[in-house]
Amino acid sequence: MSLGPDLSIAYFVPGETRLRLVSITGDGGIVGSNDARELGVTVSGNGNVRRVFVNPEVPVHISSVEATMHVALDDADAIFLNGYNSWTDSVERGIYDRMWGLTRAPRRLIDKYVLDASGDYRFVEENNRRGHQHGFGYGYLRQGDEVLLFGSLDEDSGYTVIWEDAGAQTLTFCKEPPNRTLEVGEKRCIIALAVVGGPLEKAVDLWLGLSGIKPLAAPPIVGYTSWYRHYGDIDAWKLSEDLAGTAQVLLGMDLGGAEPVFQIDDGYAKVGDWLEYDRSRFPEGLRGIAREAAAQGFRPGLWLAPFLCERTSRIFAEHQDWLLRDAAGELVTTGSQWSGGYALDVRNFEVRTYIGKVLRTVTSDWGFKLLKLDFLYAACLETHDGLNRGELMADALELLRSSVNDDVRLLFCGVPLVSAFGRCAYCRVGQDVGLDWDDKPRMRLLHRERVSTKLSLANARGRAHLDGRAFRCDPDVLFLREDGVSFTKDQREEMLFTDATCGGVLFTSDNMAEWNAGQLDRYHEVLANFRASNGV
Ligand code: 9PG
Repeated sequence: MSLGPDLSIAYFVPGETRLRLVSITGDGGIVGSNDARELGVTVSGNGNVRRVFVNPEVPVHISSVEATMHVALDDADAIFLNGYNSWTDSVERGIYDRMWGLTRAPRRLIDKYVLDASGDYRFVEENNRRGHQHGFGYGYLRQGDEVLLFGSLDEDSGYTVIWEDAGAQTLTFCKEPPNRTLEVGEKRCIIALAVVGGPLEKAVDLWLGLSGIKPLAAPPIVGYTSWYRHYGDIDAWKLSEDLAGTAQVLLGMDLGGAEPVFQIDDGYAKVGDWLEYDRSRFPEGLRGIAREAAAQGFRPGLWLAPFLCERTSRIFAEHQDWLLRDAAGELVTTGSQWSGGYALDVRNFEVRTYIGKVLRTVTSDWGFKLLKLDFLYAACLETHDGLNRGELMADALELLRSSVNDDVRLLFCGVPLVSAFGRCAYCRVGQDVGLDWDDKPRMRLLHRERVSTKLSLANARGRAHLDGRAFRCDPDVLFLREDGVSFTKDQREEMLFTDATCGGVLFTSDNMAEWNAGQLDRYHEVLANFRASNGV
């Protein structure tokens, strides 16, 4: 199959009210148009790549770009459509499956818990009909051992929502247009697509090669993170106990080429006030713990959510002008965690300066060398400052990278996934695991990003093809402990096997010193599997 999408571009010429439309055939000829000369469309590419450029002769504001590809969906065994962010469910599905977003969740719960923020619900209209599923950036059709992978070659210039229409046997690529008027002579690529075939991992390599994306060099990591043991309830004493336990067990093992990590997750500060840790729980700050972890031989890690703040934070109170507002002038909510999350305006110069200062302080001054940067989708919840979502996210992630030295590694989480490609060493690719398998039945009607061990592991497998290609995948933590968690033997085995074989991050939130001989043996096996799967 070769790529021959039919394309349409809708645009306005400022000062006129008439919407103009250009239709282009797969081979680049302009077929239908109600006057396209001023757009200066050219199509380049060969074989399986198409790039469409505009070079306007008058100022134009493009309102939509859509490419439709005819493809025999019925011949495929399964379809994979990459979900919007780290936590969005992303697995192979049937061609005629339905995709549920939030329509089954009670409105009262959506509002109360702000369930619509982390996914795409605020800007993609939900379609629950069979055979009308969608994804972001790329996807593939699988037939036996071969796939036909279709993807955007550039999400930094705008996101691409890919819709299937099983009835019509088409895939439609809806690319975010520029969020401003293009000037005369401003040549710009407005959509670039590739279709490649072969075994899945080979197809991913081809597609990322065409996109110019390379993973950052970073070793696999093994260790501990505090979240799924203490959640937000951490203090210096608990962490030093866990550090001692992790050191005692993990540092006695042969990790090969994997690096040991001790990571402090959410809870050391009010969200937003990253440099004002809670002195009752951390009387001496975080420097001491970072230093101690490093002295023992760990890479010290710290969690931050740099693009938002909570309602009771100092920055919320003192810097209202740093907060992002929507077109109606309302603050932009990011979720119901903590005292309620609010997006920062990452295009604001003072906000950028603050984020840079925070990242430099926690790395260069406090000594953390791995940062888990979370809830990153907050930077593109609202298009503004002349940029679309893809551009806002690329800009925000570049700000993070450029704020730290090269010896600091980044683990992204809650990030619109394709924007993270090549920009972080490690990336979460699934939902949070919970302390049981799949939560209460009524919770399963909630958002695609909900906490669920079952979904988290399915995502880790569903996106394992990205491991070592876009970044090293983080499938979230494993548990060997029995207390406080509830898994069957099979569920536990599925967790251990998936975590060992689908990524480059092997974390637990258990205190390893509490493991008995049987649990330690099991961990040795998991670690050996992980090392073998990572070739270290
Ligand atoms: C700290 C946590 C941990 C965790 C992250 C993230 O959409 N949701 O329902 C949702 C729930 C939890 C969550 C993210 C999203 O947790 O994934 O590992 O760091 O933040 O607050």
